[in-house]
Amino acid sequence: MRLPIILFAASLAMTACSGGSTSTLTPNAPQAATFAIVTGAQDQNQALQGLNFYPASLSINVGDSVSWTFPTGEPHTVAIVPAGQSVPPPNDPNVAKPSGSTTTDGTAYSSSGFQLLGGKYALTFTKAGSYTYHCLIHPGMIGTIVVRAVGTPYPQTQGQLDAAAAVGESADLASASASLATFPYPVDGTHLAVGISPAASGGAPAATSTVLRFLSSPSLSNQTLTVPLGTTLTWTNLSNNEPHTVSIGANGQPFPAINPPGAPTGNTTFDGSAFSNSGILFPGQSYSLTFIKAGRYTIHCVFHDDTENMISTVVVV
Ligand SMILES: [Cu+2]
Repeated sequence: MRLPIILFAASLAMTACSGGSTSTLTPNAPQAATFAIVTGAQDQNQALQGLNFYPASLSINVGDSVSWTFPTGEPHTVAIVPAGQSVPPPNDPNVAKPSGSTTTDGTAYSSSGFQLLGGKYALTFTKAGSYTYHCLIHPGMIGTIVVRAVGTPYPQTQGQLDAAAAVGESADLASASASLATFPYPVDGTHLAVGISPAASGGAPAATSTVLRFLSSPSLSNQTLTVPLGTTLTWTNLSNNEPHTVSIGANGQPFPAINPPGAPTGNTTFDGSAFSNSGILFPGQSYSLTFIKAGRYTIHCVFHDDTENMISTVVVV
């Protein structure tokens, strides 16, 4: 349960004199408030991700602050992009970096940079207006803050915001879970999904949820696939909102740190002797690999293995 944090500092008049200092509460001075927004949601060992701000719209007053929390393994940003500037694309290296100050009037670029797993970011809004903010990693993930004059009655309490957030989180995680049922290939066949999301194949707008798993069936619990020697497996990114990779380490060697995932590495066949990497698979893209040596191989998505457990196993017999 998040509680509103009332900042009394703005309403304290500090009076200094040679004999010491006293503090008096100025009568009728409006108190600046801080409201909390949750960035992203997750469930099922981080497989299901909600890609939204919970809630996505909020009305506050000049001088108030908004505090965003980042509870998920999937990173996000909160970024205010001034009018006339274009929103930087996800592959812009500056997207990862924090920028700006702790206050905004909407005229300068301000960003939390990448935040995840307990990260926090706060901004104080110093000018009335309507502010749009972006997750720079997930292009459809947009929130709005409407800043009104000091003293305007609030349309919501933090408790009401929390209730709306919980409803939104549940709805997005349910839609991610429901997207599993759209898995279109034969169960435990040779065509797999690398990620899936709602409305993946319909050309629909980017969904506000996604599933970060390799799938050989419409189930999250089925993460080991056994195939005969010589099998060619094909993975297709069935999400419309996340890039993934299909990356396999060499036998007996640590999984290499590859940042960025960059160009494909390896051959169209895999025998366990060398690292193999699809490179970035954007939504709709596919990758195939023929397994020519028996063994137990661990498949990673290099974007989502560390913090979201997007790892599966192929056993070749
Ligand atoms: Cu991934």
